[in-house]
Amino acid sequence: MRNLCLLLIVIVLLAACTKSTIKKYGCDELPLSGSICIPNIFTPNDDGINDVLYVRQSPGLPQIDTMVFRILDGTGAILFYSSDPAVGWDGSYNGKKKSGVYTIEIEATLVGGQIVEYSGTVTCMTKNPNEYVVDDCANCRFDNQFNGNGGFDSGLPTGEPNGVCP
Ligand SMILES: [Ca+2]
Repeated sequence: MRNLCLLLIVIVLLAACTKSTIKKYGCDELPLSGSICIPNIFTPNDDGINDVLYVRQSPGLPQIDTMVFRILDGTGAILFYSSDPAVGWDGSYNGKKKSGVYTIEIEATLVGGQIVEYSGTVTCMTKNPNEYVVDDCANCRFDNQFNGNGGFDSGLPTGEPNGVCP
């Protein structure tokens, strides 16, 4: 009986320790779609899958004339800036990548004059995906799920290994 109690205590402690390393992250809201699209999750871990956060454009919709694309941290500091859709954020700031939820700000003028302003969030997962629990995977859209037609299709494969919103 004593051994059983010890075993139970060890199991509980192990479970507690394991749990403490799991971090919860967003996808609280659906990503921007339309003429300008941007995913709400990316995984800059250098595996070649959803590693860079790009502003995406659909060929059949009005294209970007001018754009300001910013990433901010929780304090409002600007971590990344781009005015070129071909230049995306690789998750790094001062040479380091840190998982978390960051703020996206986009201000763009489309060819034809329409103005798009967007403020939202992106979940950045830099390490082993098994470390994380995403709050609402049903809302997560990866770059691989961009459908080229004004949005993201949750039915398209993420390309991510099991553990990240499979
Ligand atoms: Ca990746």
